[in-house]
Amino acid sequence: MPPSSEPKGYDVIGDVHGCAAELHELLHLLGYRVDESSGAYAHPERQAIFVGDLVDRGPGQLDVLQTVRRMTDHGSARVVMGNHEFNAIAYATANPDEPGEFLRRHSGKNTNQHRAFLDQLDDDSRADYLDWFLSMPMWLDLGPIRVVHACWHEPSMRVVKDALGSERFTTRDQLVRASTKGDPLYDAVEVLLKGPELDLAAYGQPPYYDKDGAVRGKARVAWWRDGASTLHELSVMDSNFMTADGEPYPPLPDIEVPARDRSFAYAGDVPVFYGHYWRRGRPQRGADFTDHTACVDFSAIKTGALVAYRWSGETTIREQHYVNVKA
Ligand SMILES: [Mn+2]
Repeated sequence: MPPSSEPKGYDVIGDVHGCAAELHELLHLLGYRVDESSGAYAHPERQAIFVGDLVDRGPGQLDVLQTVRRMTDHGSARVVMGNHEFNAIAYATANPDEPGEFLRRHSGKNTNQHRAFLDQLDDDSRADYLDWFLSMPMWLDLGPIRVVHACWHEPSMRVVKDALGSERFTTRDQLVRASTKGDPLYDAVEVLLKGPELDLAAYGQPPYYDKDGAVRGKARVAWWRDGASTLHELSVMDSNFMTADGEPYPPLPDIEVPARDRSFAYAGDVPVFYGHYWRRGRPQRGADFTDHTACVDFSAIKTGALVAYRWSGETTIREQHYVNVKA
């Protein structure tokens, strides 16, 4: 799209995670071509929107970053921050309260998760892209559509706006607060970039063991379920979760939850696009999309597909507007 004109529609692209070949393929499929003067992919009438998590895991870290950044500089794309961009910044930022430590600890687990990004970029380009990550907004409200990495939650957005003055970070002090458990900014950023969770013990429910055998006391919130109001309706519980006795974890009861937890259920009429949740296969109504929410993360890095949703003005989500889904 020429930088000065309004797009006729948006192509919302899921978590890329360094999958450069898949990104070039998808952009071609969507009709984006490389503009000769700028070197950026552009579409004559449309704009691409990336839901974040450009980095980590895949073989084409630098290629993906160059491709997307050229597009955002040129005006043919926008991007919101994912938890992997936030983590990358925190990993590289010294913790002022603990000399020698970083806002995200350099533990084996954290470093391994970040390995591809650390290995594939040299120090200068890493610093340069970290500055770009910091400039990314945590959400986009474009009027007819909304975009966020994990969860659209207005109470959390208000906390961010009060603390930051906008939807993006500008100072290191804000990063410290956003990395400190117990700080309201930490909780708000967690909800927006990683998605909300419910504390099962607060509802008198036992912890469960997940497929890796790890014990967990929190359930992911199905915030996309419009009208959900009970513990059962709001929780995402997989059929392979077990109790401490090795039995299948029983269905959660229909306990009404208090206002704060209920506030996660998206009740807006404006379509929200998000990524983050590693969905598989063809998009399913109810689980992957509803009338007013659409997940675009279909696990590009894990034998899934890099998917886009081609939005052209509709006020309710249509399954056939997903592009490049796997059968
Ligand atoms: Mn994510």
